[in-house]
Amino acid sequence: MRPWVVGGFLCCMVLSAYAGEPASGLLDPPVIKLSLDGKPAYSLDRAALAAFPRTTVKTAANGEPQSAWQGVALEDIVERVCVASGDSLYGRALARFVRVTAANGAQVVFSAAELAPDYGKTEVILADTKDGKPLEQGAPFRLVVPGDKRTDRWISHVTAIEVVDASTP
Ligand SMILES: Nc1nc2c(c(=O)[nH]1)N[C@H]1C(S)=C(S)[C@@H](COP(=O)(O)O)O[C@H]1N2
Ligand SMILES: [Mo]
Repeated sequence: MRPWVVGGFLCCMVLSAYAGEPASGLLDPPVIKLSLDGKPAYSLDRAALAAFPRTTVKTAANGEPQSAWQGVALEDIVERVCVASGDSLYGRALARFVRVTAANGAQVVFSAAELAPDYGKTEVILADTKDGKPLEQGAPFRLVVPGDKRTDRWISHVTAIEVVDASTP
Protein backbone atom coordinates (compact mmCIF):
# COMPACT_ATOMS: atom_id res chain seq x y z
CA MET A 1 0.00 0.00 0.00
CA ARG A 2 1.28 3.49 -0.80
CA PRO A 3 2.26 5.56 2.25
CA TRP A 4 -0.32 8.29 1.55
CA VAL A 5 -3.06 5.65 1.47
CA VAL A 6 -1.93 4.31 4.84
CA GLY A 7 -1.67 7.88 6.18
CA GLY A 8 -5.16 8.74 4.98
CA PHE A 9 -6.54 5.58 6.52
CA LEU A 10 -4.93 6.32 9.90
CA CYS A 11 -6.24 9.90 9.73
CA CYS A 12 -9.77 8.61 9.12
CA MET A 13 -9.50 6.25 12.09
CA VAL A 14 -8.37 9.06 14.39
CA LEU A 15 -11.08 11.44 13.13
CA SER A 16 -13.83 8.87 13.51
CA ALA A 17 -12.68 8.12 17.05
CA TYR A 18 -13.03 11.84 17.86
CA ALA A 19 -16.40 12.10 16.12
CA GLY A 20 -17.84 9.36 18.34
CA GLU A 21 -19.67 9.97 21.60
CA PRO A 22 -17.14 10.85 24.28
CA ALA A 23 -16.97 8.37 27.15
CA SER A 24 -17.92 10.08 30.38
CA GLY A 25 -14.86 11.20 32.28
CA LEU A 26 -12.86 14.14 33.47
CA LEU A 27 -11.60 15.07 30.01
CA ASP A 28 -15.04 15.51 28.44
CA PRO A 29 -15.58 19.02 27.22
CA PRO A 30 -18.71 20.06 29.07
CA VAL A 31 -21.06 20.56 26.15
CA ILE A 32 -24.82 20.30 25.90
CA LYS A 33 -26.36 19.64 22.50
CA LEU A 34 -29.44 21.71 21.85
CA SER A 35 -31.75 20.68 19.04
CA LEU A 36 -35.10 21.64 17.56
CA ASP A 37 -37.27 18.97 15.91
CA GLY A 38 -34.30 16.65 15.46
CA LYS A 39 -32.06 19.28 13.87
CA PRO A 40 -29.01 20.31 15.89
CA ALA A 41 -29.27 23.99 16.74
CA TYR A 42 -26.46 24.88 19.15
CA SER A 43 -23.68 23.35 21.16
CA LEU A 44 -23.80 24.92 24.58
CA ASP A 45 -20.54 24.98 26.50
CA ARG A 46 -19.73 27.00 29.60
CA ALA A 47 -18.84 30.03 27.49
CA ALA A 48 -22.12 29.89 25.53
CA LEU A 49 -24.08 29.48 28.75
CA ALA A 50 -22.26 32.45 30.28
CA ALA A 51 -24.03 34.64 27.71
CA PHE A 52 -27.44 33.85 29.25
CA PRO A 53 -28.85 35.65 32.28
CA ARG A 54 -27.89 33.83 35.51
CA THR A 55 -30.43 32.82 38.05
CA THR A 56 -30.11 31.55 41.61
CA VAL A 57 -32.59 29.41 43.48
CA LYS A 58 -32.40 28.37 47.13
CA THR A 59 -33.84 24.92 47.54
CA ALA A 60 -33.09 21.56 49.12
CA ALA A 61 -32.22 18.33 47.35
CA ASN A 62 -33.37 14.99 48.85
CA GLY A 63 -32.95 15.19 52.60
CA GLU A 64 -30.23 17.82 52.29
CA PRO A 65 -30.23 21.29 53.83
CA GLN A 66 -31.02 24.22 51.51
CA SER A 67 -28.40 25.15 48.94
CA ALA A 68 -28.07 28.01 46.50
CA TRP A 69 -28.13 26.55 43.01
CA GLN A 70 -27.05 28.83 40.22
CA GLY A 71 -27.30 28.49 36.48
CA VAL A 72 -29.49 29.37 33.53
CA ALA A 73 -33.27 29.05 33.32
CA LEU A 74 -34.15 26.18 30.98
CA GLU A 75 -36.84 28.45 29.56
CA ASP A 76 -34.25 31.00 28.43
CA ILE A 77 -32.36 28.29 26.54
CA VAL A 78 -35.50 26.80 24.98
CA GLU A 79 -36.88 30.21 24.07
CA ARG A 80 -33.79 30.85 21.99
CA VAL A 81 -34.71 28.06 19.57
CA CYS A 82 -38.51 28.08 20.01
CA VAL A 83 -39.84 31.58 19.70
CA ALA A 84 -38.69 34.98 18.61
CA SER A 85 -37.48 36.91 21.63
CA GLY A 86 -40.36 38.44 23.55
CA ASP A 87 -42.97 36.49 21.59
CA SER A 88 -45.34 34.08 23.30
CA LEU A 89 -45.91 30.39 22.53
CA TYR A 90 -49.02 29.84 20.43
CA GLY A 91 -50.66 27.43 18.01
CA ARG A 92 -48.70 24.34 17.12
CA ALA A 93 -45.84 25.32 19.42
CA LEU A 94 -48.18 24.52 22.33
CA ALA A 95 -47.75 20.84 21.37
CA ARG A 96 -43.99 20.99 21.86
CA PHE A 97 -42.10 19.38 24.67
CA VAL A 98 -38.58 19.69 25.93
CA ARG A 99 -36.66 16.47 26.52
CA VAL A 100 -33.53 16.64 28.65
CA THR A 101 -31.08 13.74 28.50
CA ALA A 102 -28.31 12.79 30.91
CA ALA A 103 -25.07 10.95 30.18
CA ASN A 104 -26.40 7.78 31.82
CA GLY A 105 -29.46 7.79 29.57
CA ALA A 106 -31.87 9.27 32.13
CA GLN A 107 -34.45 11.45 30.40
CA VAL A 108 -37.14 13.83 31.61
CA VAL A 109 -39.59 16.02 29.73
CA PHE A 110 -41.37 19.30 30.33
CA SER A 111 -44.01 20.64 28.03
CA ALA A 112 -42.92 23.86 26.33
CA ALA A 113 -45.94 25.59 27.86
CA GLU A 114 -45.11 24.23 31.33
CA LEU A 115 -41.92 26.30 31.13
CA ALA A 116 -43.22 29.35 29.25
CA PRO A 117 -43.75 32.55 31.24
CA ASP A 118 -47.27 33.08 29.82
CA TYR A 119 -48.39 29.58 30.83
CA GLY A 120 -47.03 27.30 33.58
CA LYS A 121 -43.95 29.44 34.30
CA THR A 122 -42.40 26.42 36.03
CA GLU A 123 -38.94 27.22 37.28
CA VAL A 124 -36.35 24.81 35.94
CA ILE A 125 -32.69 25.72 36.26
CA LEU A 126 -29.83 24.19 34.34
CA ALA A 127 -27.49 24.55 37.29
CA ASP A 128 -23.71 24.62 37.07
CA THR A 129 -22.85 25.77 40.59
CA LYS A 130 -24.04 24.81 44.06
CA ASP A 131 -23.28 27.14 46.96
CA GLY A 132 -20.82 28.99 44.73
CA LYS A 133 -18.85 25.89 43.74
CA PRO A 134 -18.94 24.31 40.29
CA LEU A 135 -20.73 20.96 40.13
CA GLU A 136 -18.50 17.92 39.78
CA GLN A 137 -16.12 17.94 36.81
CA GLY A 138 -17.61 14.80 35.31
CA ALA A 139 -21.20 16.04 35.68
CA PRO A 140 -21.05 19.83 35.37
CA PHE A 141 -24.72 20.51 34.58
CA ARG A 142 -27.77 19.44 36.56
CA LEU A 143 -31.45 20.31 36.38
CA VAL A 144 -32.99 21.80 39.51
CA VAL A 145 -36.78 21.87 39.67
CA PRO A 146 -37.70 23.54 42.96
CA GLY A 147 -41.49 23.19 42.47
CA ASP A 148 -41.42 19.40 42.07
CA LYS A 149 -42.27 17.52 45.27
CA ARG A 150 -39.76 14.81 44.31
CA THR A 151 -36.24 15.31 42.98
CA ASP A 152 -36.48 12.65 40.27
CA ARG A 153 -36.44 15.25 37.47
CA TRP A 154 -33.30 16.85 38.86
CA ILE A 155 -31.17 14.90 36.42
CA SER A 156 -27.39 15.12 36.73
CA HIS A 157 -24.83 15.27 33.95
CA VAL A 158 -27.14 16.80 31.36
CA THR A 159 -25.84 16.25 27.82
CA ALA A 160 -28.76 17.17 25.55
CA ILE A 161 -31.79 19.41 25.42
CA GLU A 162 -34.23 18.70 22.59
CA VAL A 163 -37.30 20.68 21.67
CA VAL A 164 -39.71 18.23 20.05
CA ASP A 165 -42.96 18.80 18.16
CA ALA A 166 -45.48 16.32 19.56
CA SER A 167 -48.38 17.49 17.40
CA THR A 168 -50.09 15.10 14.95
CA PRO A 169 -51.49 16.01 11.54
N1 LIG B 1 -28.58 11.34 35.46
C1 LIG B 1 -29.39 10.99 36.46
N2 LIG B 1 -29.85 11.94 37.27
C2 LIG B 1 -30.69 11.62 38.28
C3 LIG B 1 -31.10 10.29 38.48
C4 LIG B 1 -30.59 9.30 37.59
O1 LIG B 1 -30.88 8.10 37.69
N3 LIG B 1 -29.72 9.69 36.62
N4 LIG B 1 -31.94 9.99 39.52
C5 LIG B 1 -32.82 11.06 39.97
C6 LIG B 1 -33.51 10.75 41.18
S1 LIG B 1 -34.66 9.49 41.07
C7 LIG B 1 -33.36 11.46 42.33
S2 LIG B 1 -34.35 11.19 43.66
C8 LIG B 1 -32.30 12.47 42.45
C9 LIG B 1 -31.41 12.20 43.65
O2 LIG B 1 -30.55 13.27 43.79
P1 LIG B 1 -29.41 13.30 44.89
O3 LIG B 1 -28.43 12.24 44.52
O4 LIG B 1 -28.83 14.67 44.86
O5 LIG B 1 -30.08 13.01 46.21
O6 LIG B 1 -31.48 12.54 41.32
C10 LIG B 1 -32.13 12.42 40.12
N5 LIG B 1 -31.15 12.62 39.07
MO1 LIG C 1 -35.62 9.30 43.18
